Amino acid sequence: MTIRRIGRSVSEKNDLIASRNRSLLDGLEILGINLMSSPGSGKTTLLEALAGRFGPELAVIEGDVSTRRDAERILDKGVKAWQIETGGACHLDAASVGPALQGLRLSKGVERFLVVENVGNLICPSSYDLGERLRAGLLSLPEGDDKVMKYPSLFSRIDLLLLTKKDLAPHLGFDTARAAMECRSINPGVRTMEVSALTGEGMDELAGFLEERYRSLWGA
Ligand SMILES: Nc1nc2c(ncn2[C@@H]2O[C@H](COP(=O)(O)OP(=O)(O)OP(=O)(O)O)[C@@H](O)[C@H]2O)c(=O)[nH]1
Ligand SMILES: [Mg+2]
Repeated sequence: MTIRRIGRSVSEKNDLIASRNRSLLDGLEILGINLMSSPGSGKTTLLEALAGRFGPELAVIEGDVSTRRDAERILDKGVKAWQIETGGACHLDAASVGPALQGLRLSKGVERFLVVENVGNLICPSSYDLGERLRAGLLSLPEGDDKVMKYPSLFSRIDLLLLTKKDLAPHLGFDTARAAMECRSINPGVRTMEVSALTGEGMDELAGFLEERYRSLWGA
């Protein structure tokens, strides 16, 4: 087998398992969300803030190379969480998410949002469908407004661009319009929001967007 054929077969196998994960979530009327970004851009802090809003309607799968720290942070908020330790892999795949979905024991009418926090990395995670219905990419202001075009694979495949740590804007020269415009240039349908999980700014808009997505799939 050539390397290209092996790559195609890995990707076809992943897509098959991803569609099973999606069917499972659809059957339970749960919106699956894949959160992707570089390490430290604020994924878990954002989820802690969402846990405060959605409570048990939210469940979380945490992907990290090592430690259960992020799952413990979410569990501390009283929300179901499942930690995947990849042991070195730089991304999650559909096969790793499947058992986590089973382990969380999700129920129709209880959980409405299942967020997968992918391994912090701007390259590898974007190539793997996990079975989500919504893909969000975070770019935190301290990372710089030039990153969208440096990592186009991720930013061209997301539905939602979240510019995080907005409270730091007065200390940084981050050009929000540039990041948003560059993302739209490679991904015309993308929606951009600015948020600060620390101050709560933008969190109403984000929660409203998630509610709207949920209703568009399954009504009230
Ligand atoms: N000022 C500010 N700091 C934030 C905000 N959100 C997160 N942080 C800080 O950024 C650091 C990293 O946040 P995390 O939420 O752990 O980032 P992460 O993306 O989950 O990191 P990994 O899981 O390691 O990829 C922590 O020190 C947070 O307190 C924010 O909105 N404003
Ligand atoms: Mg995290």
